[in-house]
This record gives sequence, C-alpha cells and structure tokens, in this order.
Amino acid sequence: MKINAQRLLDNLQRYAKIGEAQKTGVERIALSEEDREARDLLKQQMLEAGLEVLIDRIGNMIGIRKGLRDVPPVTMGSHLDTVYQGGCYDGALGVLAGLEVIQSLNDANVITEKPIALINFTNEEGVRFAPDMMGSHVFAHPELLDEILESPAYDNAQDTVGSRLKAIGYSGDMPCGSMEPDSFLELHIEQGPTLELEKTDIGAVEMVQGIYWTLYTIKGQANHAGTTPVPYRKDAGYAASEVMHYIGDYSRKANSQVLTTVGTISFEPNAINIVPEKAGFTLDLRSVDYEALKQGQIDIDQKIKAVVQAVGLSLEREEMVRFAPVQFDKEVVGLVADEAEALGLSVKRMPSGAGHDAQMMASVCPSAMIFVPSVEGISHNVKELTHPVDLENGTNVLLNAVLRRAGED
Ligand code: HGY
Ligand code: MN
Ligand code: MN
Repeated sequence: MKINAQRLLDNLQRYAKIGEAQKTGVERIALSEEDREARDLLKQQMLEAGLEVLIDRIGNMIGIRKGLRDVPPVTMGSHLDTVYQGGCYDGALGVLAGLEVIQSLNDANVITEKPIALINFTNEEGVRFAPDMMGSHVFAHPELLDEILESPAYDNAQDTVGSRLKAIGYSGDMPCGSMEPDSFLELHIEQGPTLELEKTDIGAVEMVQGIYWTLYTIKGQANHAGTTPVPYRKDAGYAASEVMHYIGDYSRKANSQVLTTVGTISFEPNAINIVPEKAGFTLDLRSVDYEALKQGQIDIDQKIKAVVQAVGLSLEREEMVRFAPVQFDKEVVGLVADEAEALGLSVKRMPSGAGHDAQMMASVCPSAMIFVPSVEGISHNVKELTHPVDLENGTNVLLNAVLRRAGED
C-alpha cells in the first residue's frame, strides 16, 4: 500500500508557514501562539480524518481511529514544536506522516483490527521550558504532572507550563497516560550525517543515547573594568571561559564517548566595562554508554568546582534533565527493517543522537523509530532539509509497519 505523497508534501509546507519567520526558518516554540495555531490546524485535520480527538492535562493531542476490536491502539506520533530558528521537518514529519497514514487508510477504506492513534506531544524541544520531551515524559510518568505544570520559562518566570497551556487553550482534562498504547512508532529525520554518507534510505533506530542537562551559575563580584587590578577581581566570566574550554576539550579527547555542548551563556550585569558578577551557562551531555555519561558528569562537575574555588567564587548548580540511554523493542525495530526491505529500500540499524518522544514511550509500550536522511546532517537550523523521496519512503514504511502491527481487515 502507498501514501499520497503530494498531499503529505503540501501539508508539510502548509505547517512550515506557521511560525515561519524570514531568514529564521520555522519558530513554533512550545506553548506559543504559533504552537497554538499549528495545534488548531492539526485538531481540525484530525477531526476531518474522522478521529476522536482527546487533549490530556499536559496538552498532548491524541487522535484515535477506531479498529474492529476494542484493544490498545497502535500509536504513531512526534511533536509540532520547534527550536529557535528551526527547520520544518524536525517533529512535524512524524506528526504529519502519521496523519497521512490515517488519510491513506481512509482513502482505501481499510479498517484495521486494532485501533490506530496519533499523538502530538507537548514541548519536545524543551528550549523554553524544561524538561525536553515533556509531553511524552509526563505520559510515561503521570505522577510528575503537577510539578511540571509549575515549570517556569527560562526567559520569564511569570510564564509557567500550566499558565501557557491555559493561554493557548490546550489544558486538557484527559488524565495523562490514561491511554494504554499497543506499541509506538515515530518517524523522524535523522538530524545527523550517517544515512546520507552511507547512501542508505531508512534508519531502523535501535536506541537513543542518554541526555543530561545541567544549569550552572558562577557568582563573583561586579567591579570596574578599568580600576580593578587582577588580584582584586572576582571575575565570573573568566572562570566560566576556563570551564567551557575544559568542557569542549572533554568530548574532543581521543576515544571520548561523550558529546558536550554549552549552548547557552549569560553574563550579569552584561556590560562592556563591568567585570561579570554572574556567569550562567548550560551543559548538554550525551552518550550511548551510560557509564561514560555518568563519569563525564562527575569529571566536569569536579573541574567546575575546582576552578570556582581556586578563584574564590561560588557556584549554583541545577540538574534540569537526567535521561538514561534507552533501548527500543527488538520486535518493533525488526518490523521497521522488514517493511523497509519489503519496499525495496536499504536499511541501517543505528542509534539516535537526538532525544525523541519515542525514548519516553519505550517505558510504556514496545517502541521504535524510523529515520530518513538529513541533507548534510544539518538540523536545529533553518537549512534543515530532507528530500521529498525520503519523506515519502519514510512515510510508506510507517504506513506498512502500522498496518502490519494493527492487522489489516
Ligand atoms: O535535544 C534533543 O535531542 C531533541 O531535539 N529535543
Ligand atoms: Mn525532534
Ligand atoms: Mn529537535
């Protein structure tokens, strides 16, 4: 069975216009007005496709297509929110490909044995509210809901997850995690260079690497840039720069198994002629190897403490995210590989460098992911691109894997 590729491509372009800002690609930050606009369009399209649409208390949108039997649904999903200056495929492909699968089944008047569900998860990116993979995390751990509803925006503590969900009209009443999926499949762009370099059509993703996010604030003393001799300085900026160098070198060591990224930094008072009093920065630490991940965090924390003490400053540290590496279900990974091969596509079993909602769903039900190539491996960038043929291939694999899992009538 095949999808209507042109309808999928047209729909992807339609959503790409929501949040489109010249030169900055697509910005649909979670719980923003742009996120609301995309959610409203998806809700309308889910209803038009005959789905029952439910909104849970963390704002996850769940569309359910009835099956012949009243059993747990085969579930697809991803996220419509983006990073700042993002691309139009990260997340959106998984949601809109799932919608296309449902529309294609409708066109063919196929009723599957098991129901089929499609989920748009809240705040996968975590660029304004921590943690990332928020909606799927709470789906898997409903006990975290109240605490996460209080999570403040990094840039404005007045905005919390709960207040923004209400503001955009997606503070649902369905209890989180109350739908028990049969299985979960997420189609996603690879966001790395492997598939393109190896000229491979499909990635059958076996695992997702672990992710640790930590916020550090080094505190010194503001002072005059021109009158303060070096021995009198308590320069938080200088300490932060020394630490950042160590962090960068850490992932560049021979045989390093971890990736380190300092993606944000801020100085206070942040003026050209004032020795910085405060330096805030975040560490994004990743590894496929859990021991290497934990050891990397220990090593970097020890270094930061040593630098701060050596220059007589103080340190605040906040653990934002601690996600261990996740293995996907062998049977579902095999289903992805088999269906790709049945379509005559080349397949590579591989890990995911990026975090995904599927890594949260893996603790709820048998889950796996389908990757399609990213041109030049670029993502989280306005240049993010995946060729139409690859978008079509990935969606056809999703369609046939879901059909096989849900049982065709
Ligand atoms: O951070 C990640 O890996 C994902 O894009 N949220
Ligand atoms: Mn994503
Ligand atoms: Mn992303």
